[in-house]
Amino acid sequence: MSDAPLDGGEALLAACRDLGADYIFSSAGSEWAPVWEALARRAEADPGSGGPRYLDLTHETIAVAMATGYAMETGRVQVVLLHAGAGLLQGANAVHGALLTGVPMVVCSGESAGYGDGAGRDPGSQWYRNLSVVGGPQALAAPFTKWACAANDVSVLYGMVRRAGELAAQPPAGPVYVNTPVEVLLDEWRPAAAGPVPRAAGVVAADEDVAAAARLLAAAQRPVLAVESAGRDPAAFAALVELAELLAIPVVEPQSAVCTNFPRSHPLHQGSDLVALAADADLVVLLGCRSPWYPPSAKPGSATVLVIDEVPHRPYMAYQVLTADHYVSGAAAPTLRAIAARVRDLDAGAVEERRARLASAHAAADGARREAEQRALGATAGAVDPVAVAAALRDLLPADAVLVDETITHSRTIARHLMADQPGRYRYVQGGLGQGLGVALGVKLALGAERMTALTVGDGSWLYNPVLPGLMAAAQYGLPLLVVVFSNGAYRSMQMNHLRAYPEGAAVRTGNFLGVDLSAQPDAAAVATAAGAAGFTVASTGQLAPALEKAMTAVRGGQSAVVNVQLTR
Ligand SMILES: Cc1ncc(C[n+]2csc(CCOP(=O)(O)OP(=O)(O)O)c2C)c(N)n1
Ligand SMILES: [Mg+2]
Repeated sequence: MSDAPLDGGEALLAACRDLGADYIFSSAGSEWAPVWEALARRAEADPGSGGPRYLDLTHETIAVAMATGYAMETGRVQVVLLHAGAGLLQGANAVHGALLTGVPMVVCSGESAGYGDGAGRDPGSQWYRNLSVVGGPQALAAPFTKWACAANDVSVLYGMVRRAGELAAQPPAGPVYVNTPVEVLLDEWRPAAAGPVPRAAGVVAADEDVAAAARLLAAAQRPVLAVESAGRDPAAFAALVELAELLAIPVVEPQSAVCTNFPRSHPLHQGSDLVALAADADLVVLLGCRSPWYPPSAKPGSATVLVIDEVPHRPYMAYQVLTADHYVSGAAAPTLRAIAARVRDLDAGAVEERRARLASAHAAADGARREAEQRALGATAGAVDPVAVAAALRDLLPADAVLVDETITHSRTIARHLMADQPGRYRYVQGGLGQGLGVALGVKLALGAERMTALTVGDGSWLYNPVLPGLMAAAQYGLPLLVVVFSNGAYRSMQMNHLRAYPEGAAVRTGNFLGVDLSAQPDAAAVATAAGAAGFTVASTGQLAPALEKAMTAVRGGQSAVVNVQLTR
C-alpha cells in the first residue's frame, strides 16, 4: 500500500466496516471516486482483506431496494451510496419503502461545497452546472428518513456515518441519510481511535405493563389478536404461537399484514377479517400493527384495545389512530414471553371451549380454500385463475423458499393460498411500486445460492421495476430469481378506485376508463429472454405447473426466470 495520506473515501469505508455492513449497495456517481480508490488500494494491498463487499448496481431503486431486502433478512445495517440529489431522488421511492419496512440503512450521496473555486482537487464542473440542490440533498431526504444531515468537514465524516448507522439500527429501525460533499471525500483524513460499535439496545416492556396485559388476557371472554409485522422476527413468531396456544386466542393477519406472522395452517389462524372478529370481541390485541382497520377511527365493536409494539406510535405516519386503552412498549419476542409467563387464573373450561370452536372455524375456512383451489386448478379453457397460481406456487416452491410479493389486487389471494407456515416465507413489498425486483435480489443475496427466492408481481408493478438493471445484477452477482408476473393486462386497482368514487359516472357509461389499460405492454417473457433470463408465457391452467417447473430448473442452474401468467382477473 502506498503511504499517500488517507482521505475521506477511506473514512467512509472505515465507518462502513466498523458498522459491520456486509455490503455497500451502490449506484455510481462522480463523488465516489475516493471510495473506489480506497477499495482499489485495499484490494491491491491485500485482496483477501475483510470489510464490506462493494456492489456496482446500475439503478438507484435496485441499490436501495436490495439493501432493504438484505437488511430485512439479516437485521444488520447496510450502506447505500447514491449520486448527489439526482440519485437520491431516483432512489427516494425505495428509501421511503425502507422506512415503512423498518430496516436499518445508511444512505449517502454528495454535493459540492466549493464548485471548483475551492482549494484542493477539482470536483468537476457537473457539480456547478447540474447537481446543486438548494438547502442541500439532506433537505430532500428529511421527510422519508429517520434523520438526515450533512458531513461538512472530513474530521466528522467517520463519526457521523458511524453514528448514522447506530441511529438507523435503534428502534424503530429505518434509513438515515448523510450528505457527503465531494470536497470532504477528497480531503485528507486523520483517523482517531474509535472503539467497536455496540449492538442496538432493545426496548424492554415495563413490568407493570406486562402484568396488566396478562390480567386483561386472562380475563377476556372473546379476545382476538391482530398482527401485521411482528413475525418478521422468528423468535417473536414462536413466542406468539406459544401465547396464542396458551390462551386459545384467535390470530388474524389483516390486509395490512406484511409478512408471515403466524402459521396459516394453525387451527388458531382465523384469516384476515379483523373487523368481523373484532365486532363482538371484548379484547382486541394489536401486536405490531400500524393500521389494522380503515378508516382509522372505525374501530370495530366496543372491545378494550391492548397495543403491544416495540414503538407503538409509528413516527413516520402522519396520522394513526389505534384507539388504544393500554400500551405495552417492548420488543415483541421477550414481551410476549413475559406476558405468557404472567398469565394466571385462566378459565380452563372457557379456553378449551374457545379452542374447539376456533378449530372448527379454521377447518371450515380451509375447506372453502381447498374448494376454491379445485375449481381454479380444474379450469380447462382460457386464461388462468390467480388462485391457481398461488396454489401452484405453494405446492411447487421448496419448503424453505421465500416469496416476495409486489402484487396489488392479487396479494390477498397469494397470502391466503400460499399457506405460509414458517417465519420469512412471505414478505410484502412496502411503499411505492417498482421495488420488488430489488427487494427480492437483496433477500436472495442474504439467503444464499441454495434458497429459492421468488417474486410475484402485478404486470403494472413490473413495468415500474428497473427490469434491465435488476436482471443484470441477478446475472452479475449470481442471484437468480423466479419472477411470476400476474398479468391481467391492466392496472385493475386503478379501475376499482375509479368505480368506488364514480359507480355511475361517465367512464362506466361509456367504458372510457383512463389509467387502467396495459394492453400495449411488451411481452414480459420476451423482454426477460432478451436480457439473458429464461422467459415463459402461461396462457392456460394446464401450462402453469410445467412452466413453473422449467423456470425453477433454470433458477437452480443459475439463470433467472420470468413466468408471465395471463390471468382471468
Ligand atoms: C411508484 C408508484 N406509482 C404509482 C402508484 C399507484 N398505483 C397503485 S396500484 C397501481 C396499479 C398496479 O397495477 P398492477 O401491478 O398490474 O396490479 P393490479 O391493479 O392489476 O392488480 C398503481 C399505478 C404506486 N403505488 N406507486
Ligand atoms: Mg395488473
